[in-house]
Amino acid sequence: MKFKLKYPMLMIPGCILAAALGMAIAAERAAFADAPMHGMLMPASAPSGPPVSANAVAIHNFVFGPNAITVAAGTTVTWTNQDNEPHSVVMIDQSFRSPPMDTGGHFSHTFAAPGQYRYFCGFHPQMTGVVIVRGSNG
Ligand SMILES: [Cu+2]
Repeated sequence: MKFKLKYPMLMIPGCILAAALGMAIAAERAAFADAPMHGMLMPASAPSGPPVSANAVAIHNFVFGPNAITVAAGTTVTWTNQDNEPHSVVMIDQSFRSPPMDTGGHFSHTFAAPGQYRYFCGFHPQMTGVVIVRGSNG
């Protein structure tokens, strides 16, 4: 009976292969679980680009634009939300935070003292910006 001999011979390697494949899949899943979720949660990064002389910041497409502005001490800066999502302005030094701004909403703050005021959005902390306030002598 050639078939009775041949059949177990085929089954054993098949089982080993299936077990090996199962282990490989499990190992791959474990590696995937350990991998950081790039793109899902970006770390809050420092604002990039040169500061722009302006006293208005538009919030559009989840970006403060310009995200770095330079103003003279005593200037009132106004943020306006152009997105269909609520945004806010929260100072990293916790000196102030805006209420949530809905679409078309705006918030103003007068910067009396020179300094670098870094902020982020309370809803989306990956959104960051900075207001650089210069003294009256420049
Ligand atoms: Cu936001």
